[in-house]
Amino acid sequence: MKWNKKVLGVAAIAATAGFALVGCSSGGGSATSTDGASSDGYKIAFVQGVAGDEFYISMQCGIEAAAKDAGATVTTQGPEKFDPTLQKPLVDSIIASKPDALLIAPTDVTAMQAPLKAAADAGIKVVLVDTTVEDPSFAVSAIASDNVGGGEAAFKAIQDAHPDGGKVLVVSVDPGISTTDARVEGFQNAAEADSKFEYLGVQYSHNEPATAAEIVTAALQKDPDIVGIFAANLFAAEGTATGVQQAGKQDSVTIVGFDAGPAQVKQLKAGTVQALVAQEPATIGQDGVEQAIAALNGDSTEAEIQTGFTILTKDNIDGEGADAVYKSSC
Ligand code: T6T
Repeated sequence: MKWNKKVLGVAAIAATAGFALVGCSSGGGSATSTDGASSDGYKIAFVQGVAGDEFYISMQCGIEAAAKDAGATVTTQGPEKFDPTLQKPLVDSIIASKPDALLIAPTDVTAMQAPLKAAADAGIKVVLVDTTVEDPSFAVSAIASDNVGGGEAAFKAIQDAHPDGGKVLVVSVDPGISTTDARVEGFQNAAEADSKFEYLGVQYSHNEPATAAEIVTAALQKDPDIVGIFAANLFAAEGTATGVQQAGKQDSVTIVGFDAGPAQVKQLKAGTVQALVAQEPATIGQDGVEQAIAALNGDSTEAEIQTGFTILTKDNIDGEGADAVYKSSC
């Protein structure tokens, strides 16, 4: 089943048009650069939430394709961990390198507020892709999935599998990440609205599959009658599936994971995971480039864009769901 895209909020007119075209260095770290069709086009920096995550790799593919069409150049970097103390230095060096636009998935709503405001104050058009910050008013646009809706849909999948109800648990990443917090909120509200279910709360895996697996085995020892676990992102889902298997509970626990990397899809096909909420990272990236270029050209931009998601199950993964699977490379 597919949930579609919406434009939210009010369109804004970019304050300044045609920001000066200046050289762009990689700013250090493991950057990759892709040249667009025109060598004198806009310079776009993309900062992932974390390097090596297929969600952000798929987003990078969308960004590079859209930039190529627009004759822009993209430089991509990502911190080694989903951690603002590692992401902030990347932003600082990008500000010094003066790109025209910065597309970024901030790793924390509070810690990344000031560094990104500083980028906007330096004249860089900032577009928030995926995650956001406490006050995104400095950004030309914020583009994200319907994360609350995705959390609700995850609960619905567990509810359908367990009409008699039971205990449900959430494994998330860390508090302070806008996307995963919204998914937890959507799941929690839906679970608490059905009195047949007991919501056991959320535990945090710090984006480490091994930690998610430990959380799940411990939780199943304490509450062996858990019927469903919602894993709020790719790495939480990977570890949750391992934990349920280690506890020998794969026949009684329904796992619904956010994201659809190749490893999650393998788990879905193997029957270890029952449903995946696949986001549209390439669309988020394409929209991000369009919004950045609109702002640079002095055209109107959308303050907020919400992209859709698809629920993947064993029934649709080899058919209409196949296109929703994330990429490991472009
Ligand atoms: O779920 C995505 C992303 O939307 C979230 O903000 C962080 O985790 C992922 O990158 C998946 O690992």
